[in-house]
Amino acid sequence: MKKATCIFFILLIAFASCKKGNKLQKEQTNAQDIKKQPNIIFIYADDLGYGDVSAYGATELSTPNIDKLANGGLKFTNGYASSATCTPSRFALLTGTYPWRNKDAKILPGTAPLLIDTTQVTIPKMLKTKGYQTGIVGKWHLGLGTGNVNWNARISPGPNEVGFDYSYIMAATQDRVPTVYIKNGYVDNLDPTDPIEIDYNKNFEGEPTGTDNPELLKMVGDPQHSNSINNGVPRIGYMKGGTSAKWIDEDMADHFLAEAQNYIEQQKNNPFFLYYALQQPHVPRTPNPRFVGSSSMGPRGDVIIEADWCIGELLKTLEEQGLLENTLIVLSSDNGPVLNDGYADEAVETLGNHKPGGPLRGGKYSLLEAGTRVPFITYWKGTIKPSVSEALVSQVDLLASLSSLLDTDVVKGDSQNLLSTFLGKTDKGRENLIIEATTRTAFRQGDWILIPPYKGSVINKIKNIETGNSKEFQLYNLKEDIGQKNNLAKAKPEILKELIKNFEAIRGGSYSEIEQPVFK
Ligand code: NG6
Ligand code: CA
Repeated sequence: MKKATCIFFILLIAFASCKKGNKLQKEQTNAQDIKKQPNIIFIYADDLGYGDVSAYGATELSTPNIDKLANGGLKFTNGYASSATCTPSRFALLTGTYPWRNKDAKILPGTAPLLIDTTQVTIPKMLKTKGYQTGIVGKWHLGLGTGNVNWNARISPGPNEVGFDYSYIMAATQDRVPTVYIKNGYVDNLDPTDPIEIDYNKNFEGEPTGTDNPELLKMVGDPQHSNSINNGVPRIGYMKGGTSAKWIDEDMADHFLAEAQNYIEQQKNNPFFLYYALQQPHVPRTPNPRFVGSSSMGPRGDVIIEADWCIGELLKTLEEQGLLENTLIVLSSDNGPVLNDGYADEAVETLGNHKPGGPLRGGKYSLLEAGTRVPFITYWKGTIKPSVSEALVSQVDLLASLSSLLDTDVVKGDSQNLLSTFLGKTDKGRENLIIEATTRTAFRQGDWILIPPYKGSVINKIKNIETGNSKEFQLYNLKEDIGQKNNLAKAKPEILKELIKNFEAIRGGSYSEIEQPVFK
């Protein structure tokens, strides 16, 4: 071999082994960086708006514990719930499937059957394949049983049948019957001699209601929220019996917190997943007396402070148990904010300068941004570097991303693997996203959002929320116009056309069963 050729080969071998060494080193760093089986906690608030958190710009109230997560982790400014209401968002969160694919994924009554098919992939099921213990504490609102639930026997299927080893839940919402806690399918503290009956259509003879017995109320509801009374608060739906099992609203936050803390303490020696689904600041807003007056804006502000305190206590538990550095926490909300949602609780009157949706337009139930863009934080002490991310991310992506973290093989559907984005290793998020609000859908691509024309009221007068409906196409550049003030549909026909095409390709032709867009 000639000398030059010989030197060339030596160099080539040296280069190859050096590259291999680098790669190996890189892989090792990654493996060290990402501890493989962290505990995973979802802290999921109910109706908490983009502007309800001080880390997201609220000035009229302070949320130091959520801020601690936001400032010590990744604060997403383009993070979305899948829907502007609860049930569809929760469905998407757990299944990684867009809610508009399931026609039953609407706000459910307390008697609705389980919405998630027991054969469907869910985050807790996926985690169980990797040896995780899985638990839910808090609001469920995804239906229970198969119809005609007997509340006095084991209620099944429910959370335990779609992947949770442990469940301590309220069935639907705080404003709906049954107003009891359910532990692993059994109503907690039920006296069998006082069985529970539930009906969403008619009252049980002799049972008081908000409409008929206003003297029993400590909080007044609108006609829809004036059926059975528990703890002086009228609800949606009728309930009889179960007196010993009924919750006391003012204790609910402490009650769920204690359950969550207990769960963490019990599971500390193995990897666990805890879905801590807070009930605040959904109606009825019933702060514990310790928090009454803690904000300047009545019960809605007070329960946000209370929720923030609960989060602080949960963090303390993790710290005390030495778990904080081995726990990935995701904090978000199921949909945007609403002030008047059925009870006279002064949310509107005492608001002052507070903007629950921050700079965003709309609110809960709305296709406009405040309906679905919510606080969205990932926190993992020592692993996620504190930063702000503008990446487009959705709660629907958590399934695929966690699946990637744990190397599991699940059908990902609509869920995209954004693990690197959630861990702050890249700023790149989704290219596009479909959001939903009361069965209507809109399409975000890059900085643009397209809202197709919808019939129906432009403003919900009772809630004072713009719905997002318009007879015209709406097209906004969210980077330049976060408040969706300038509809560019007419000025930017090429962009409009492209978004319509891409939206149709994913969404298909039928946008809504109720309100057909005037699309062509
Ligand atoms: C609505 C209720 C509202 C709230 C909501 C569910 C009426 C008039 N309004 O139907 O008070 O309970 O459902 O909220 O009944 S969610 O956050 O769980 O989606
Ligand atoms: Ca909600």
